[in-house]
Amino acid sequence: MTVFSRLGWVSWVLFMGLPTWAQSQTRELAACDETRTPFAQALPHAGAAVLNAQAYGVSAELFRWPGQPLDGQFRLLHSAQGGIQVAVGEQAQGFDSSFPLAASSRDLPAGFTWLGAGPTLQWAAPLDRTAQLEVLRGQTILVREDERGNVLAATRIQMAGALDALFADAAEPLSFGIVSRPDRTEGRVWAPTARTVEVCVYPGAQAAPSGRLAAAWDAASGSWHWRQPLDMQGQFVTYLVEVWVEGQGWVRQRVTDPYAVSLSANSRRTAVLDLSAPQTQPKGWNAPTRVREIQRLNEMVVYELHVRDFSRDDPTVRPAWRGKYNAFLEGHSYGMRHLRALAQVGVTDVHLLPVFDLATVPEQGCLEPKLPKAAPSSPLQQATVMAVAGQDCFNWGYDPFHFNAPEGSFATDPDDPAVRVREFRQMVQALHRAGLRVGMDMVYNHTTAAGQKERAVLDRIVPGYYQRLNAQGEVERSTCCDNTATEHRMMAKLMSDSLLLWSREYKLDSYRFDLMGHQPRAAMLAMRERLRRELGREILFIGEGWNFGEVANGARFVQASQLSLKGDGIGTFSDRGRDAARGGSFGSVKDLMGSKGWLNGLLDDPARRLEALRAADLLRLQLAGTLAEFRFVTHEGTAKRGAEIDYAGQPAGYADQPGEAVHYVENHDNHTLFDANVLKLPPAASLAERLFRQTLGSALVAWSQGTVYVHAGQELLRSKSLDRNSYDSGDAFNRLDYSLRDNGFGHGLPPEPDNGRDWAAIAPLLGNAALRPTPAQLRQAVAAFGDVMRIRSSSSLFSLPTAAEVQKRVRFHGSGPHQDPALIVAELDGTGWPGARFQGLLLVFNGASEARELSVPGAWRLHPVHASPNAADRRVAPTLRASRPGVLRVPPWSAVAFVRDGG
Ligand SMILES: [Ca+2]
Ligand SMILES: [Ca+2]
Repeated sequence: MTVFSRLGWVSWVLFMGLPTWAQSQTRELAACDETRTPFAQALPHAGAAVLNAQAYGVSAELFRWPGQPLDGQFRLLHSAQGGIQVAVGEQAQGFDSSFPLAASSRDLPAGFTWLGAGPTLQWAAPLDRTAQLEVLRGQTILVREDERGNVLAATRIQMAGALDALFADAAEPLSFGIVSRPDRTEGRVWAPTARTVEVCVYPGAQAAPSGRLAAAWDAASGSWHWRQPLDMQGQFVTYLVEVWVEGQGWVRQRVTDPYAVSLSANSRRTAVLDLSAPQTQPKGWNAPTRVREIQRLNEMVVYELHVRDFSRDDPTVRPAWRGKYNAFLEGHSYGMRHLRALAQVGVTDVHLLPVFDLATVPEQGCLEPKLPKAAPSSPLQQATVMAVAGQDCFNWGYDPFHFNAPEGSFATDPDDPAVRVREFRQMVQALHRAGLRVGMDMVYNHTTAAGQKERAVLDRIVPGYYQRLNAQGEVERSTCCDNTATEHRMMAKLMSDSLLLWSREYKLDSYRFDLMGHQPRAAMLAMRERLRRELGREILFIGEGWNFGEVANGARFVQASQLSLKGDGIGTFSDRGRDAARGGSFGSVKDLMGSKGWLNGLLDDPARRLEALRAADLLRLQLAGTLAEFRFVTHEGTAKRGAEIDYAGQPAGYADQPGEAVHYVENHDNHTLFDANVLKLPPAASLAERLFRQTLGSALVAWSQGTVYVHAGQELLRSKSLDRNSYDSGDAFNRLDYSLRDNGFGHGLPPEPDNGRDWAAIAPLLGNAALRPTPAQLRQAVAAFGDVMRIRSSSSLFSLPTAAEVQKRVRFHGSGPHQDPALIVAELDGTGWPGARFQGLLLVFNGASEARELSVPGAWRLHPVHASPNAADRRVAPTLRASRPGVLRVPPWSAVAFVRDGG
């Protein structure tokens, strides 16, 4: 890292002209110095009331106060220094100015029509913009008073709508963050309610502050801008932002830049870094990317991977690179050989769990606890892990700290801001060279902190704007954490700018959005359009389209959820086929053991035939893309559209086009499929049977019309030792062994916080050595998964582009009331279809514990992958040979593809 010698000149410029500049510098810089001043410093003020924020500023002129009667008089009270006192029945005191409000008959603007009933108010006399801006700074309280001027009710105001109305038109086109060029460095931060913004400058990651600059206010956009006529690369900055905080008064926040592209270790300081600087660029970075472009969701086969899991336990990666971005550079490691093999059989995209700056792993000196040698069902391993869970090197990372910077803990030097950028890019480069596109799991739905917590980067700069608030003005937390308000324009802009940056500067190809249903459909579509326009390539979006929390059922806006996204070309995870295959994923282990799927026990219980029939129909629907309009004959004996089939009170088929449903049977959440099957199958079920069932589960996903999604390790029977939620379970329970020696089962009781109540039920399972696969079985599982993928890759019939083609070319045999629920048979018609390679494909899924026979007209032969001498499932060809003439015989727990040739 270069520290520029011109730094001395900066200090000189800053402080020249002050009479005793040396002492002044010392005093002034104390506010910049982490060792001398806390991150938030309360400034002198007149004391402040603490009120809920029940009213809304919905535009520059309009207010709504839900729940209040209309009688009385309304006023807005303002004090620049605080000290307003309001008590019901008394006259308000301590304000500098007041602004009468009158009832308004105007409609609420779009985005606020969901607000509860109550008076809509507007300025009684027109207020010019300068006065409006003044009201936003300091203490502002809305009161309802009787005719004698006594207070009847008082509230603070949620100002997001007003801020958007006053500033967003001018702010949206601007670039935020810090830009450094040879002749200048400049920065811009959005802080419309701040009374001052200054910039602290530091010559190095650990160095004492060297300067403090004033930023200039831009009243049109609500932003603050600063500029220096030199290249400050290598230096660091923080902002000092003075904002009003209810209950505290004026607070001087020392805070990093929300648009930081890199930081010092643990995100203490924002780095000044030009992303086109040589030290950020690996060799060949500017050459055109040769990785395949994919235009349609259903051509994607996604492999979900955690950077640390990928190499932490790989002995073929040099120790200093294990768990790091750099591990992807070790071309001959177990891990990279495995990834290249996956690319060869048809995996298209690696999706990384969070790799933006996350808050929950120490970037320097994280702990790697030494596990005790203990029994497979011992509580000791987890006790060791959990004792240091907050300080160890592992977390899934769903704790966004800075959305636009790479996480530092995966870099070899987190204190050198160029290193994490360069190493991240090298990782992308290495994956691209392996034939894999790169995507990332974005978590714009919440931040790691809000309010006055140190890591609340957004909320400390514009209090109350970026987070979604409830009717009292408190932060909503339905996502687990402090929800963001992506319906507010500047939060939507931050998300959109962030995604553009990752796509442009890191060449990412696709994204998964965490809890996307908490974000507006309109924001997602606008963002995708912008990427198309500015990048000239298709960036594919998938996400969690669940419908819950304060935004459920469109309570505040049209969500980017399963049922609202129809036809928009954004994929959502489908729980329909997932639950049908593996059974329920929630509840106690006792509940889970009873909640079986088509794959793991429903078919073996004659008393549950109806459930099995329903599951088989949901899986047929999955094979047809989980399409709303796809018609087929269900177990009830009538032809139904997908949308007419019930899934827990919702339409089972919801996708408008194939690919909009993302099919999966395992992801990072909940038990792995292997572990779910340990809970749901009889303990006596052999490892061979488990392996066959796991492969069958993968085939149900991979051979369906839709986006295919696979969790890393699903192909090697990955176990988390029955951990149901391994987000902070350390390396021990997130083990991924590409040397194929150990699948992770029986590594001790899973961590107590999420699993303790189940320990008694699961201890005997973990102690059962017969449930641990051998290395040979793991190799066989990987080979079988490879065959499943090769079959998908063998024909374009698995990724038909439109719902109409799916209806035309996909049909089921043996469905209806007299069906065998254990047998799902799909025929794909390849007549005249480009890339079909075969005249037809017959996909047979046998969930039964016995071989099954079927007759389907046509000259079917085994798919070449099964017929190859290298076929992983050695049962298939001999079983078929044992068939009677005209009959196809398939082994128990198998997915078998047949093909038909000719005119
Ligand atoms: Ca971090
Ligand atoms: Ca941890």
